[in-house]
Amino acid sequence: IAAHTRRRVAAEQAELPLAALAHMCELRGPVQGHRFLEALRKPAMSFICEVKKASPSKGVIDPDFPYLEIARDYEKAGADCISCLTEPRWFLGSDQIFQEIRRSVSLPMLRKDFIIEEYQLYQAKAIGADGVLLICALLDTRTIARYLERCGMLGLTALVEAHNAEEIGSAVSAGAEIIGVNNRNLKDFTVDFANAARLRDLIPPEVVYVAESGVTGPEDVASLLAIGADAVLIGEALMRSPDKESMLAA
Ligand code: IGP
Repeated sequence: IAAHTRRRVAAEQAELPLAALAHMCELRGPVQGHRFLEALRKPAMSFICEVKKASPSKGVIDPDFPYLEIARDYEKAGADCISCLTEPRWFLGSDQIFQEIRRSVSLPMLRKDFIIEEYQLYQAKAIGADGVLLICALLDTRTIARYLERCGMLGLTALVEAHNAEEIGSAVSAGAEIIGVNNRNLKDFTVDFANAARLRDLIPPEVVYVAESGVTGPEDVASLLAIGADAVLIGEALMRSPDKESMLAA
């Protein structure tokens, strides 16, 4: 993942140098990140609803992929945030798709990608993101801390993804305000909510706790609420559901 992403970002940077990108960021203004954090801090369960054409575990989810319609349906159904994959190789996403959705909905938006270069934080800001995903498995504590500082300067909020106690320790000491635990094991793609339950106590109370992946319906949302999740991130099941509103009932 890292090597492929590094090559991609180098090519993107050759096309659009950092100085030009930084100028686009300035035009965006500083305030966006806050909305993302606030949307997840509401007292009831918050929903981050994901738009993605494909995933490594499932392949192509929807060949037609009417992403604007899907995003508008999420907004109507009561989503708190939209997560949009921009990663092109495994998720068939793009910045173009992100920007079109950005113009069609008013919800805060998370740019979902494998972020391994600071340049990508500027990209996120330039395309109108409120938040970005930082994955502990790809970044050491010092890098996460540095990226969080850069996010603060750009007006972005980061969702920091962890899989185990060590990574949560890393996220907390780097200063994460939102920590997500992925219910899907990235080695064998199995889904297990027990991990999110086990790790709950390691998250400080002021940090927003997001349970990610594998949610199939309201029963799963209820069990994640019961283990103390502040928010859930739902992708595939929502993409496939004709009745998005009933999926977001909790
Ligand atoms: C959504 P699902 O099982 O509801 O489609 O999962 C989301 O959690 C998942 O896409 C995800 C992800 C990631 C994607 C979680 N962490 C990191 C890319 C990179």
